[in-house]
Formats: sequence, C-alpha cells, structure tokens
Amino acid sequence: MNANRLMGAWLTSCLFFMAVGPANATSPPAPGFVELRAVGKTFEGPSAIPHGWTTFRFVNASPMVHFALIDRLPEGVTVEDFNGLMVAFQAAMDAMNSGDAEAIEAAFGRFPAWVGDLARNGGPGFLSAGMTGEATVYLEPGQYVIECYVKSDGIFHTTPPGEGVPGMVLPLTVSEVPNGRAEPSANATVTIRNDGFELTDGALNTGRNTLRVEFAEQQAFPSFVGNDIHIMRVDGADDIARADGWFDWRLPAGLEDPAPVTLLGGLNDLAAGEHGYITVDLDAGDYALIAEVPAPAAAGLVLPFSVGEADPAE
Ligand SMILES: [Cu+2]
Repeated sequence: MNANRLMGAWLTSCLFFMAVGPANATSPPAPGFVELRAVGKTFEGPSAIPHGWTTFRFVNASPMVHFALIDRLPEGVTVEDFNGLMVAFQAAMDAMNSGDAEAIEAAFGRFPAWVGDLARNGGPGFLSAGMTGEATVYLEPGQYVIECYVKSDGIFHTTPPGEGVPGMVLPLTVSEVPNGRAEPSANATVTIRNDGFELTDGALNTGRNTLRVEFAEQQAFPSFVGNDIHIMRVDGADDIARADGWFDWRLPAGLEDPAPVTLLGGLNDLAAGEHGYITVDLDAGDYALIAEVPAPAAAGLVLPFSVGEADPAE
C-alpha cells in the first residue's frame, strides 16, 4: 500500500470512527490483545508486538484443526534456521513412516544442537475447524516463532511447501516497549505436574471461563514434547481413547487432520514455575483436559470433567 492510499485509509477510518464511535469493527485490538488467524495452512497476525501479558485470540478460519505454539528462538538462531529444522522434522517423520531404522537415526542425527534450547512460551492449544480460542501468556522481549505442526496427508503444517516458502510458522518480534496490560484474573486454577492435572482452585462452569494454568512441573519426552493442556469435548464413551491415540506426532495417524474429537483450545508448554491462562466458553456437557504427549492417559495427563446440568434425554 502506498503512502497516499495509507493516508486515505487513515482518513476513512477517522471519519468512520467519528460517525459510529469506538464500537466499529476496524478498531485495532486493545493493548495486550493479539488476533491470530489460521487461514488454510498459514497464520495471519502481527509481526511485532510490545511485551507483557498478552492474550492471543486465535480464530481458526480454516477447515482444519490447528494450534499455535510460541517458541522463543535461542540467541543467534534465525527464522530461516527454524524453517530448516522443520525440513529435518519432516525427513524424520518420513523415515519413521517407512520404518527404516537407519534412515530414522540419520534424520534425527541431522537435527541442530540448538533444538534442545528452543524455549516454549505457551500459545493457544488445539482448536477444531471454525472455532475461536483464547490463551494468555507473559512474553518477554525477544524473537519468537509461532508454529503449528498438525499434519495433513502426513505432512506437518510447519514443513515448507517449497524452497524458501515457509510452512505454518509466523515470526514474531516482541519489543522492549511494555504493553501495560494487567494480568488476567481466573475463576479456576489447574495445576500441571508430570503425573497429572489437578483442579486446585475454583470451578469450571457453563458460559465463559478463564482457567489459570500453573506449570508446577515440566518434563522433556524423547519426542521433544512436554507438558501442556488442551480442552476436548467428550461426546461418547470412546472419545478419550480416540484422542489418546492421536496425540503422538510420531505415529502415522498422530496429529493428522481431522482430529477424532472436538478441540476447544488450550495452552501450550510453559517452563516449570510459570503460568498462563485459557479463556473458553463451555456449554453444559462433558469434557476432558488432555496433554499433547505420547499416550496421555497412561501418563496421567487426562482429566475428565463436566459442567452444567446433565441432559435427561441422554
Ligand atoms: Cu496447523
């Protein structure tokens, strides 16, 4: 957009603002709020934001399940380096699908040494097609990427679709400028330990909930994943078992779109001792908290819960 068109757009928005007041749909998000959209297999969102408590309103405007994991890049690692790592992950996945032990070892051997230094900084959890989720985390100034490694036809969304074309990876610079946002308050708290979720304060209800998530412990699985939390609907007796088999990205059907259950968002990994928030609207019904780890039920990282009145027709 050139300068004249920018000025024109600015004037138009000023006139519109004067005409209809602050409720107009073109208002930028309030400080500390970011709108992130999943469109096809790409993210749309800002490239730079101020630092502080930040709510990511994640709009899944695609026909696929997605999530938005925020990684802080280690010092000296570029977004291009990160996209190179995504190529290595796809090679490892392809080798695992072929069952060739030598190829698997070779693929993992090509991972850069810094892969273990990627710092996870939360971000919105798994969200089914067409839904909107909200997660709030504290972001320090730094260079981040937001990634989604759900698979479609065995290909991670993060895998670059062509030379120099990034996959579902959105670079995000968090500046030294503070956003001034106060920390949210919550109506319930869940504490995550390595062997389970525990509701440690308050309760989840029908309607809007803000759930504080305390990462009392964090762990590193061999598949590079750790403790996190996602909210799924439980519509039938087998739903938890179906989800349990889906949450291991190393399996051919693992994290493959579509998910076998409806996913309402969540909060990706934070370090031990840190906390963040999930905001979610719940209808009366049955749900479960579940982690994206291999065999979450056996790991203890599934917690069923219900809200509201039981439907007498069921
Ligand atoms: Cu995705």
